[in-house]
Amino acid sequence: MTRRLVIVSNRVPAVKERSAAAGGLAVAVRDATARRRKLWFGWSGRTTLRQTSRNVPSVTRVGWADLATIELSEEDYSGFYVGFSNSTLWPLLHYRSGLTEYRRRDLACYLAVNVAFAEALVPLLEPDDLVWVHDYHLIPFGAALRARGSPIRIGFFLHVPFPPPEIFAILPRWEELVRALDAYDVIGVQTPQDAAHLNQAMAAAAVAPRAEAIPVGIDPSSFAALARRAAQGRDPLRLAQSLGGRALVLGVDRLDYSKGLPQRFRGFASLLQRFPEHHAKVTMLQIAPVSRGEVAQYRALRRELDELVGRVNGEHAEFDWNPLRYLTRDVPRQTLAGFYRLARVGLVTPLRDGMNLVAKEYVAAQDPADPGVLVLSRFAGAAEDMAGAVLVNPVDPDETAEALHAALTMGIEERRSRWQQMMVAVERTSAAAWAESFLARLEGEAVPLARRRSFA
Ligand code: ADQ
Repeated sequence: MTRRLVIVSNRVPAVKERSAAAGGLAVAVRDATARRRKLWFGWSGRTTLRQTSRNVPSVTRVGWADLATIELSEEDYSGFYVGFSNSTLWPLLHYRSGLTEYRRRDLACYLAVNVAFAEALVPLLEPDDLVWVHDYHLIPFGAALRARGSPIRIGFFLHVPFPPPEIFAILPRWEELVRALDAYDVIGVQTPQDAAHLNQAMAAAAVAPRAEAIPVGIDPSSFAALARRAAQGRDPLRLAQSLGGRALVLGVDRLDYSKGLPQRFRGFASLLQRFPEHHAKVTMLQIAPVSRGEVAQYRALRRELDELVGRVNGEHAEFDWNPLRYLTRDVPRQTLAGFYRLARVGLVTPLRDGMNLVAKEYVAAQDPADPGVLVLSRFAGAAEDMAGAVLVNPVDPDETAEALHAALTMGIEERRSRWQQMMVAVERTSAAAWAESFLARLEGEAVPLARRRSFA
């Protein structure tokens, strides 16, 4: 019988969530583990007025898994989630040392919440469980679980990049976090470059390096089917009608500074300025639901984007054409799939991204007979396999403009052959392949206890 899978992530998908608001992680994990018995454990997304987060999980049985959640106190939410996870680790792991904030009490809170998570999970564990821990919020979770005597198999997957060790070493007490990884039997990251960086950091912290690249993906055939159906849906048809025959350039991202949105908007403005043949012939739609509004840098980014959109439209619009449309709310997954299929260009230009599932979704959603072109940042993990994309350095808006021009004027033969190349990669690195290779490693031989250290 297949062993039960216990997924541990910061957020557990809400019971009714049809993945519209879900980030990449929830989408990928759910797509990939549909056939296994599962317990998904993590934070409910709610805070409690109690002083402490150490509480008993509430378990809900839904069709596809048991969901076990705990609540965080306001203080832990601020120190663990807003503070150390999203104001310290997130920028640092995305190579943004200048944005990295550090407060000792946030680190203490991060460690304490990881221990609280482990204590809450222990009573729910069965001896044969496989535990799969996700992402940067939970680096010391495995060590905290081991310290509570758990001999089971535990794996860790990092969804975001891991920077060169000199950058990571900017973090005070970085060695302790890296050493905590020693509790895991399997460590997966997105790309060979991330694996090399993390292994260097592990070696420097005197831990046996064992990070491996296991790239995350989507379920390409079901996404393609969704896009085919959705293209005939009400909203995609309304969008098509509103374009009046103009080509659509589409961007879809959480509103996050790692996604390179200001540079992207400047790139689009540069296209309109330098290639006047596209004036009134192309419309860009950027969908960027607000995320992490509690972190100051995200609020500043939002203001910057509001201003930029106003400026681009003010300078280039006609009375019957608005070049840049910008939405800061969620769009249902199905509608999104229909929008991807309509778009002549998928514009995915993060300054740094672990993988980027939007790039893969865009490819899977295309009509094979008349596919659009993916313009992709060379700093997204997805660029590793996407030789068929038009690759750009997203820092240079003029380079983005040139790539957009190439994409908008590309002939059908070249579009088809590039798309085929990309689709092969999207199929090979699917969500199923990702989960299977990770879980096959996790089901392998147990690591001798002597090799482990405890932390926390
Ligand atoms: P994210 O940074 O959230 O994920 P990404 O991989 O692009 O980025 O995944 C976003 C997911 O959310 C996609 O499935 C997308 O369709 C969906 N989504 C985005 N905007 C949406 C909107 N407006 N409405 C509805 N759905 C929307 C993190 C890492 C990535 C890594 C993933 C998975 O930062 O690098 O690829 O985890 O490992």
